Amino acid sequence: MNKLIKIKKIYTPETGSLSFFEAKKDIPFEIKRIYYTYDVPVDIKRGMHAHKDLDQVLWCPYGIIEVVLDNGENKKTYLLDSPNKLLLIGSGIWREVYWKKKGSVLCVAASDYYNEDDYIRNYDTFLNYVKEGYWKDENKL
Ligand code: T46
Repeated sequence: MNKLIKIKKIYTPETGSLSFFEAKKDIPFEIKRIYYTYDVPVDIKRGMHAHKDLDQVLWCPYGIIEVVLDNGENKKTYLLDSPNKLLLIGSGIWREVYWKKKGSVLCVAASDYYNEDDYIRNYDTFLNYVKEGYWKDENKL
């Protein structure tokens, strides 16, 4: 689940590019919610939480955004620097998101509605969930 994928870009020199992805085809879940983050100062960090049970896909239609994923054992860094890159993130992944360019926009499509009870916002609590095997092998990086 946790990986970077590149989607198609339909380009013509006269009119520019179009990219698209489809639920249950290009991404492995149905979408219930879309949100986006913008006007974030450069080098500011957002995220710093994990989800108990949520799948998400992140993409950056404009700008450069760095995403650090952490499953409590390993960390991986991804750069969203092109509108046709998608980052899939499943449950049990601590994420930190850094704005690297002024005006960058982060878009997210999620498998469920907003529910604050699904968030783990304390890193030590997250590590305890990992230690207890809450996600078993589902949060591999
Ligand atoms: C994630 C990263 C990449 C809502 O009311 N509804 C929503 O759908 C969302 C996403 C947030 N909120 C509220 C909750 C907070 O009071 O908006 C406020 C800011 O949310 P948060 O601090 O969680 O924002 P980020 O940018 O740190 O995290 C967000 C998502 O919450 C999270 O799921 O993976 O983007």
